[in-house]
Formats: sequence, structure tokens, C-alpha cells
Amino acid sequence: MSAPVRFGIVGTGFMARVHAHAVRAAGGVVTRVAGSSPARAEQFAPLLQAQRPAASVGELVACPDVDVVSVCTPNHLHLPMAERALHAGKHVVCEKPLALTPADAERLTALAAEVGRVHAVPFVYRFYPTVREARERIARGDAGRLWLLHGAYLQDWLAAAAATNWRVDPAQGGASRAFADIGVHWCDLMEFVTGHRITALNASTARAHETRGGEPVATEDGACVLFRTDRGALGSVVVSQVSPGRKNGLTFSFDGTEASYGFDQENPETLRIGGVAEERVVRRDPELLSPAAARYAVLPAGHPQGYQDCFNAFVADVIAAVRGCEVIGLPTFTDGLRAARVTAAVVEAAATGSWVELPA
Ligand code: 4PW
Repeated sequence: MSAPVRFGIVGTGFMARVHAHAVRAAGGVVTRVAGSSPARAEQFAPLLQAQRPAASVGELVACPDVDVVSVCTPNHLHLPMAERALHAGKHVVCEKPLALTPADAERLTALAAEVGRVHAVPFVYRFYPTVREARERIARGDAGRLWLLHGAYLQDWLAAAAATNWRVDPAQGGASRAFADIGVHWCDLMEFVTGHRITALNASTARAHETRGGEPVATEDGACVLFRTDRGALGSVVVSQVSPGRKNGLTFSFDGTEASYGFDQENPETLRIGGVAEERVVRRDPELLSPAAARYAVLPAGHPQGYQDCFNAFVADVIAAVRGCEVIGLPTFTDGLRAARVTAAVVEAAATGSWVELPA
């Protein structure tokens, strides 16, 4: 048996915890953790069950006992941290956005390709078995011609006017907040499941709160995006971080001339398949799913899988890629670059009110 793949995690927040759990669940080991200070790394190493703290990112990327660096810092640090890790010869998992501009994301993606290391971005909703099932059925033509692609991604963790976070500050989070943070997940999922690519979009953004904690806010609380795809479909997505009661409400309906496919991230054990004469609900039952979807169904039907399971499956695929296996559907820096381009198009469209074209 080969030795476990060793991860160094940069960051100590919520996402770092999710990454650390996933590494262990996937059979890897967290050897190091670095935070914003040596003291923070010391404090969080036991919580993340890391073997040792690293005094700095420089120390972590130089550690011979780190094979993969997971970047889970605030957004503006993703690019420099990922660059350092790649230059040190490490494989890299980087949270989105890869960078605050498409040009920087492009530079990072080119560097990752040049050094020939595994690079991945956790677009983890791809790893729900029901999502894979929709992808399989759509790919084999069951939907007919997909013509309307719509949905939403709604949260409420910024509902209170007093609620704030580094993501609210464009210097740390980027010019877009709600769309860059969660809208990109929806767009990635839509393109992954349907095979369609957005080629033009228009967008409008809004704020529920003009100030937070007494400070003026420059980033959006929500966005409505209208788009067209390379295969002639029309689509829309509503994104919000101020929708009281909606916790992680990523939903989609992909409507074809023969069938529509409906998914809800808060109820991910089922996939709704609508037909004119009947509606079917497909359970996440490994016995009944297509092989490509059953691969991600780790528990028997009736034993719910959720968000963390998607992350675990994502990291398991990263480990497989590090071991040289070919993995279908691993979201890479190329997908992170795509998200940066879609985000920039949303920002431009919201500022100008005009349609913005995107390369497919
Ligand atoms: O990537 C997203 C995050 O930034 C996540 O999938 C959910 O929304 C959880 O936290 C935020």
C-alpha cells in the first residue's frame, strides 16, 4: 500500500476545517497548518488535527512532508499563496476565486500547467451523486433539447445589517462578493451538468444594506444574471446572501423539450425528473444510479450524504490525480479561471447595463 498523501493547509477558518476533515476521510493526512500568525497556527493545529503547525506559509511550502498545499485564506491571498506552493513544487488545491482579476487567474493557471502539478478548485457540488446522475442522463439525450436553464443560490448569513466579514471588503474579497462567492458555484454546476457554456450575459446587482457595522459597503448582497449559451439555451440565476431563512439554497431546473431536471442542495438525496405526463423522483440509491454517479454514493440509500461528503469525494479525486490516475470531472484551475471570467463579466454587465460576451 502506498503512503498517505500529505496535505499542508493554509488558513484556519471554516473552510480549513472542511478541508482537514475531507483529507482524513479520503485517507490523506494533514501534516501542517499555517495561519495568519505562528500563534494562530499553534492554536489551530490541534483543532484541525494537523501533525504540526508551520510558523509561516514560507515554512509550510518548503516542508518535505507536504505533498499538496490547500489554500483556504481570504480571497486576496489565494494567488500569492498558490504561486508560492507551485514554485515549491507542490500540488495545489486553491479555494475560489483563484485571483481577483481574470488576468491574474490566467497567470496562475498557466503556471500550474507549466510546473505540471495537480491543481484543483473545490467546486464541490459536482460531487453529489444526484448531480452526476442528472449529468449522465442529460449527456445521453434524455432531456431532449435543453432550452431553459434556471435556478438560484440563496444564503442568509449576511442578513443582519451588523453582520460583516472580510468578504465584504473589496480589497480582501474582490469587486464581486455574492456572485464571486456562491454565484460561481451555480454557473460551474450548470456548465458541468448540461455541457452548455455561457457565451453572453447581462446582470444587475443590489444591496440589502448600504452600510455594515457603520461602514459603507461597496460589494453586492445579491445579483440577477440573465445568460445565453453556446447551444442556444436561455438561462437565469438569482444569487443572494441576504435571503432570510435560506441557508445554502442552491437549486436548479434544467428544462429540455422532453424532460426537466431539478436539484436542491438542501435536499440532495433526490433528483426530480419532470415529464409532461409524469414526474419521477430518483433516490440516491447506489443500486439504481448510473455507474458514473454510483461511484460517489458511498452510503446505502436512506443514509443521507451531504456537503462534507462532496468535499471528501473531491479530495479523494485530488489524491487519485496526485497518484497519477485519470479523474473525470475534477474541477481544476481551468475551471477556476472560467469562474473568474464569468465573475468579471457579471461585474462589467452590472456596471454598464449591457450584454457582455464570453468565450465559450
Ligand atoms: O464556497 C462556498 C462558500 O464560500 C460554499 O460552498 C458555501 O458558501 C459555504 O460557504 C460559502
